[in-house]
Order: sequence, then C-alpha cells, then structure tokens
Amino acid sequence: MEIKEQHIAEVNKGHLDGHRSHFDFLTAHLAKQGKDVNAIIDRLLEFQVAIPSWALGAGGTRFGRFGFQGEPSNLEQKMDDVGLLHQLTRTAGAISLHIPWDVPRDYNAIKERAQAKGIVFDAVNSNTFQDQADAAHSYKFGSLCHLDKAVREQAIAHNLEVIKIGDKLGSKSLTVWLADGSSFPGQHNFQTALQHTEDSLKTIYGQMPGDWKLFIEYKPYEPNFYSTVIQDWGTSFMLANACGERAYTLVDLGHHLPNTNIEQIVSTLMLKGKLGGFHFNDSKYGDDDLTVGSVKPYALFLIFNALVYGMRHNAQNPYPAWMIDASHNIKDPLEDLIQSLEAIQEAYAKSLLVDQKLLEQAQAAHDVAGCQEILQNASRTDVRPLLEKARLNGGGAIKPLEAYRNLNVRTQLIKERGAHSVASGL
Ligand code: LRH
Ligand code: MN
Repeated sequence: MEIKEQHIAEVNKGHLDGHRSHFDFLTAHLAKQGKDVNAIIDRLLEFQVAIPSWALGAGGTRFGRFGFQGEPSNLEQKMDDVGLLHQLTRTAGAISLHIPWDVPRDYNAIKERAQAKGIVFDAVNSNTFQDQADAAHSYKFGSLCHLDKAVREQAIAHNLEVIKIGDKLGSKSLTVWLADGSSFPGQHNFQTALQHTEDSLKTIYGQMPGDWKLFIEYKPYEPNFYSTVIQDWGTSFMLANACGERAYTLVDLGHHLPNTNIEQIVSTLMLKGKLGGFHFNDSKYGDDDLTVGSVKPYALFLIFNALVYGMRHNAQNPYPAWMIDASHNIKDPLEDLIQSLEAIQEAYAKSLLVDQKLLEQAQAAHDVAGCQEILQNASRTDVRPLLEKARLNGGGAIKPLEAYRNLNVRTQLIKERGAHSVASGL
C-alpha cells in the first residue's frame, strides 16, 4: 500500500483555506511577540521520531488481546506501515527494531525499502526478558544480573548479536531494558544483582562499535513486582557513567512512580550530558503505554520545555533519540501513532514558544506568578497551524488522521493482508 502525493494533495484541498487563515492569524500574533515562525517550522520538520516496530499491531494485556485487522505480519509490512505514517505526518522518518521479534531476512532488501520510504534505523532493542525456543538458559530469574555466569554470558552474547544486526542496517545505538529483578523480599541480593548487571553492561559496551551509543532504560516495576535492578534514573545514570562516555540514560515516560517530576530528571541528565533519548507514551497509573499526550499533555509540555532549555544550554549532551514506545489495545495502531506524533510535535512547538529570556528574568526576580504566566502563555497557544504548515512544506497531510480515514488505508491493508494477519511484538 502506497499513498500517492496526489492523494494527499486531494485530501488537503478541503483544508487549505481554513489552514491558511489560522496560520496567518497565528503568524501575525507570534510576530508581535518577536517569534520566528519559519525557524519553528524548520525545527518541527527536522524533528524525526522513531516508530517502534513492536507497536504496529494490536498489543494486549494478561487479560487478553483484541487483534486488529490488516496487521503487518513481517518486517517488510512494518516498514510499509512506518512509510505510510511518514507520508502523512512527515515526522516518522525512523524505525526502532526489537530483536528477535524483527530480524531482517534480507538486509539489502530491507535497507532499500527503508531508503525508498525515507526511513532510517534508530536504536535497536535487545530482548532478554523472554526465553527463545532454542536458548540454552532461561531468563526466568534474570539475564545480565543472573547469579549463573552462563546465563549472563548468553544475555551478553544476545546483545552483541543485536548490535551486529543493527550495524548491518546502519543503526548507531543499542537500547537495553532489563526486566531483571525480584518479586518477593529476600529473593535477590541487591548488590550482587547490580554488580553483575554493571559488569555485563561494561562487557557489552566494551565490544560496541566506536561510533555507537548505549541507551540504558530504567523502570521501577513489571514484570517483577518487588525490585527491579535498573529501577530508576539514578541507577541507570550510575551504570552509564560506569560504562563510559557513549553510554546514556533512556527515559521512558511510563517508567516512573506516580507524580515523579520527569522534567527535573530530564534537566539533571542533560546537565550531566547523560540524556540519551526517550520512549514517548502516556499513562494514568503504571506503564500503561497509552497514546502520547492523551492523559497528561501539560506534563509533556513541561518535559519539552526542559528539553529545549537543555538543547540550548547543554552542549555536553548529544542530540537525543526520539522514539515512541506504546501499546495499542483498543485503537487502530496507525491512528494511535498518528495521534502520538501530533502530541509530540504540539508539545515541542509550544515549548519553542516559551520566552526563555523573560523566564530567566522572572526567575531572578522571584516573580513566581510571572514564571507560570510565561510558561502558560506558550502552552495555551494553539500551535496546530504550525504543525500543519510543517507537514504541508514536507508534502504531508494537513490533517493526517482524517487523511488516513478518507483514503481508507486500513480497508486497503486488510484487503492486502487479510483480516487475521498478526504482528510480532507486545
Ligand atoms: C519495557 C519497555 C521497553 C521495551 C518494551 C517493549 O516496558 O518499555 O522499552 O523493550 O517496553
Ligand atoms: Mn520503553
């Protein structure tokens, strides 16, 4: 399934006038505030988010999975779906693979397919939280932290294999998330588990190509419910420092205990040059992996405000990796991802409107109410005309979700793939 440029031009026709009047009104309003709208639009277009290969089908929970018709049943079809998202949104120009769920059969064919769709390979993800049929050892009681050296070595070898796969595709980073932990007090010796994990990560880091980055993802609980070895940003930060300068902390928005101040974590990691990237999603309670911005859009804005400040003031921190990590239990996966991409672009655009100079002055004057006004002046601005303009400039759809529906993409995918095709992944 390909969406032709003229199809997008066709669906845009009905929205051009509305878009232009909103855009002109907003541009005039922002120009009065000295905002460079064109610079913001360029930033939005260069902002490419990696789509998780494991979130292109219907996810599920332990209570069940409700399949979605026309799911991509192999990596080629997953590339096609990311291509569709990128055609409509112009901000999904990358895919993040999860191994072994998405091992390429034909590397050259996959690379050509990606190139044809303007997609690059972002971080590859290892998986030592599930046992593979042919595995000699089980990860039931951990992987890189395991008491048994043979299990740790198996997990290290898997990560090195994942790097090899990513290297053949042009990826330049490995994300390690470990389910390793315990579900009952007394089950684990915390120190032994952490020391084994550190040594194992250092071994992986030591054999990573010199231009690669290691992203260490933390999570407080699930699937272990008493302790997780890499439970919080501090532990990930400590392990990244122990590994070396090309090891960083990866922030999955859903991996925080309720009411954690994530924007402060982001600021701290950027100041220390150790923020590697993000797994964007939203949540109400736990690691719910909901649509980005669907529950706490203001929290997302505050995180981007910290990011924009960091990207301006912390040259010591590399350009972060932007990735989505969501699971779609009841929504069409592509519609869900289109909404997530919109929410990410919206939060970024609003954060670019924050008058950081004015904020600094208000902070210096301890004008607390003034500080809030400066932030909310930006977050209360309807920036959607800027997102639409960026997409138009990039050849995308003014209203991607509406275009997806008007072009009957899902119906076409079901025709091509059948109603019962199932995607590998969560
Ligand atoms: C763990 C996680 C991790 C992935 C997995 C699919 O909760 O966020 O990033 O490996 O989801
Ligand atoms: Mn994640």
